Amino acid sequence: MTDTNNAEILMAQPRGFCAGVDRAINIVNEALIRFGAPIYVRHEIVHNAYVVNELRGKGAVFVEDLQEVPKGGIVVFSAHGVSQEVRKNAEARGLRIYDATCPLVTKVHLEVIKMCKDDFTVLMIGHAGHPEVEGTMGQVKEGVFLIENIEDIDSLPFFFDERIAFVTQTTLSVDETKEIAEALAKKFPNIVQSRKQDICYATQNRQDAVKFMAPQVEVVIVVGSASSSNSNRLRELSEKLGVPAYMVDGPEQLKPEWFAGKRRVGLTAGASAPENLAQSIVSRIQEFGPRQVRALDGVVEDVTFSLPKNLVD
Ligand code: 0JX
Ligand code: SF4
Repeated sequence: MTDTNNAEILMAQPRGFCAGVDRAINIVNEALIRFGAPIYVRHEIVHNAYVVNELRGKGAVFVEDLQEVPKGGIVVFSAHGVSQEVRKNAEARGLRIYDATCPLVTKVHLEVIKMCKDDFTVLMIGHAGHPEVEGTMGQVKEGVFLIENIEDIDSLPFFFDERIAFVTQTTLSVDETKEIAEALAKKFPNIVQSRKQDICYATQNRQDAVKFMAPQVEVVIVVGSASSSNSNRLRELSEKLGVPAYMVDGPEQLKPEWFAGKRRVGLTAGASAPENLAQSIVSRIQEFGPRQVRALDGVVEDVTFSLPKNLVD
């Protein structure tokens, strides 16, 4: 039995939508308003099942392959970005492109292009198969190598004196990436890193918020879809801090036994998870037993990104 005296749900601050996600969803909505359905979207606009289903209901059509978009159709590139090959393919098919790549992902694309132009061999720290990694590595024809973990460094076929630089995916674990970067610097003392770290402000802030919240709770719920890198990192982080964590797409996935006997529950949401989902999850947890909701202190974000010029002009 849960001791309902002082039972609480602590809400991480910040949680949920980042500026890049907000912009990407707005782009699809704006395209639907301006041009009507169907609006084709290459890949899930963001990795969230609820968001994707909602947009699908309004007339967005999600495709992985641009061949599925009829010639002359309208296509939105997802927040995770695309390779040059995908972009050229879209242009060659005469598609009207609205690019929802997050500006902070584009920043990494430009770094890769510049590094390769300056004759660096580029390493990318990231997860194989993730669309952001494919897009970033695909900014240049060759010369970018993927590193997923410290073990991958040993198998790199480079000498210490080569011109070598690295970039990262924007949604990685801040701590693990630091360890990989340190191991890289040990093997390649002259390695060059991009001016600012590539892990974005939203990823950093949401992980910091979990670090603050986890020691105060007995279980953590992360709102997010299984395909979402940044959401998975929040769940992992909580577990690393010794607090069991569950990631859910919606209230129907919650299990009462997760909360039994737990006085304090922590709730956070990945950068692609909407706040209304977080609120419906709070309501469902409260159905398992009465709990007060308490917002934790944390960074208040004020980042916004404007819509692409070709959409608003
Ligand atoms: O899987 P990711 O965390 O990269 O993407 P998601 O969940 O759609 O989050 C927002 C988009 C992030 C791009 O960097
Ligand atoms: Fe942009 Fe960061 Fe959000 Fe990705 S998680 S869309 S890089 S702000």
